[in-house]
Amino acid sequence: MKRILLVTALACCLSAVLSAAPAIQNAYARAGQSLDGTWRAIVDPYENGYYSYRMVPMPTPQTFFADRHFYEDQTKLIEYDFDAAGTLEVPGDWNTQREKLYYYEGTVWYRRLFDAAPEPGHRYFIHFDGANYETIAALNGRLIGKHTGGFTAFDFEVTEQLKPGQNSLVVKVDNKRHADGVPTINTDWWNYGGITRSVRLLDVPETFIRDYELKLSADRKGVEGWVQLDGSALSQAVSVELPELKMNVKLVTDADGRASFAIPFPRRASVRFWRPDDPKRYEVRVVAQTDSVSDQIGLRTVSTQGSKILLNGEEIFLKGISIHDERPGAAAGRAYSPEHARTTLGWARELGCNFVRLAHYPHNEKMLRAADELGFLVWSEIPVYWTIAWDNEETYANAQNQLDEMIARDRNRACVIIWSVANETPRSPQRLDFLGRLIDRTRTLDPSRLVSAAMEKDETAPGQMTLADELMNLTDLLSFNQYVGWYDGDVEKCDRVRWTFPVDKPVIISELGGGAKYGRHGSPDERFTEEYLVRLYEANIRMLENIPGLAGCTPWILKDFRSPRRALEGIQDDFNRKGLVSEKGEKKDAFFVLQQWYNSK
Ligand code: GCB
Repeated sequence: MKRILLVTALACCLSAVLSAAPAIQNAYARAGQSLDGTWRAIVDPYENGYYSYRMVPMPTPQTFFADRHFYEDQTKLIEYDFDAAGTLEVPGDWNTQREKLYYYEGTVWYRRLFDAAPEPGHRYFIHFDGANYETIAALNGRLIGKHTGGFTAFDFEVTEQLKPGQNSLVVKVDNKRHADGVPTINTDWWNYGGITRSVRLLDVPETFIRDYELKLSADRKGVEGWVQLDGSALSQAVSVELPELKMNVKLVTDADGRASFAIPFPRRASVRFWRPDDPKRYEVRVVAQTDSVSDQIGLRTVSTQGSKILLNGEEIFLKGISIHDERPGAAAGRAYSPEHARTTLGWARELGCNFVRLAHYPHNEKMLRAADELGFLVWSEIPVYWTIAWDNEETYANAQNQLDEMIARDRNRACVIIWSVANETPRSPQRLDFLGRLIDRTRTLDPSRLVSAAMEKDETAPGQMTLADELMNLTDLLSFNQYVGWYDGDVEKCDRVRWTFPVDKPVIISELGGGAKYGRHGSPDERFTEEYLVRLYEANIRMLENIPGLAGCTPWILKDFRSPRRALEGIQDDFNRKGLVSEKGEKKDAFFVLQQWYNSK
């Protein structure tokens, strides 16, 4: 009985915090403190703490007194346990930190004690770069929020809960998979759990700049965008400045705290548009009366014309590679640092790439920042992967929320040119409706980028390859995965097939490839040898040269990555071996085959 009461109280509180605004734009440019480091952690596979930690925002007398004995005792217990508990590093997945947690899927309770000196007139937020999959947090015993989805940033306001001196932040992270989740139960990557990315306490003025967008206008003659304030002084004078171009726009936000702008470049300005071989970013300052923030933003347009992709109006061939958000190194695990991003993109650079597909979910923000700075075009996607509960409205809301959060975080990154809403989803009317809604949503939120999905090819008669998925009528690209020579026939099949397409749009092969273990040599006919992979890449490249309208590709994949579906002992050992480099960064021979082709393009 007592338990039921408490769970009901908790459920009411949670539904109230589900529809939070997107995370604060450019969180790293804000004042505050990092909460990264060593956290206490209690592993709780049976969800005991869920009923014991006192996470109610404002206990009503009824629930509080009815349950007083129950959860006061339990609170002491869990507080005691935290002091005696082991630790986990944040950021970091738990799977690669403790041997016992390698396969763990369930709840871990984290606690971080930190000192604060809150000042009147300021507001405070706990900002999470990402935690997989469901997060519930409390500060000093008060619930501050809940978030679903493992790969996007979110923040919880703590202005009322933060106190001078020591504060206790408790975070429950649960990475159990759900049939109606996004992704669903079955994926081909490791379900890394935990507070996988950085956490910060942000300190902003009472009325602050929550969000903004600045981009090159479609005619490339000026910039346009908007600013959104949050707080009580919503109507303010705001300026948007690009000092290097001597641009300074004066605006006044409306009663909702919003102002939009579109301004031409000064007449004699010579503007460098962002592109892979000159990833110029301009300093942008947004200055309100009560707050200011600055960012580095590149200016570029992307569009299509028939089967061409145009960057700043000029045709570009996308020499790409697919990447998972995993750390380089033998231990693997989730990536989170600028160094991880630089090492990974360093390999992509050596391969000759100007484009990366960040599969199959939004990668950590440092990766996007690094791609923006180093000049890699980006395909970014949400984990609507394989089978999804297409009929379930909550599943749709979850997918849409992840899409919204992805776009909100990265809309100011010039590097992102493609938003992708799905990967290899089996066809049905329900799925077409679900993905059609996500595509409409993407176009509403961001009409300045291309929208796509990784589809699957069709073989309509032996050797007759095409794309027959109706979804292609809704996307800007004909993008699909194909594994001719690996899952589909022998390597020679690449030379036997012919490709045609019913629609004139740019063709992007979003996956191709096969497995090989680094250093495993043998006959070119033997799968999982380096020789087989070389032959497969050579044949695929011959085939690509004959694909009409090909505008680029992102072979699968840059680095071997962990997957519980890949158990072949001595070869896979829990790694999908389709990388062109091993998990340690050793280059397989096929790396140089693709490199040679890219260098010739
Ligand atoms: C695919 C999936 C990707 C898998 C890959 C494979 O089509 O999109 O997530 O990892 O095939 O290796 O089978």
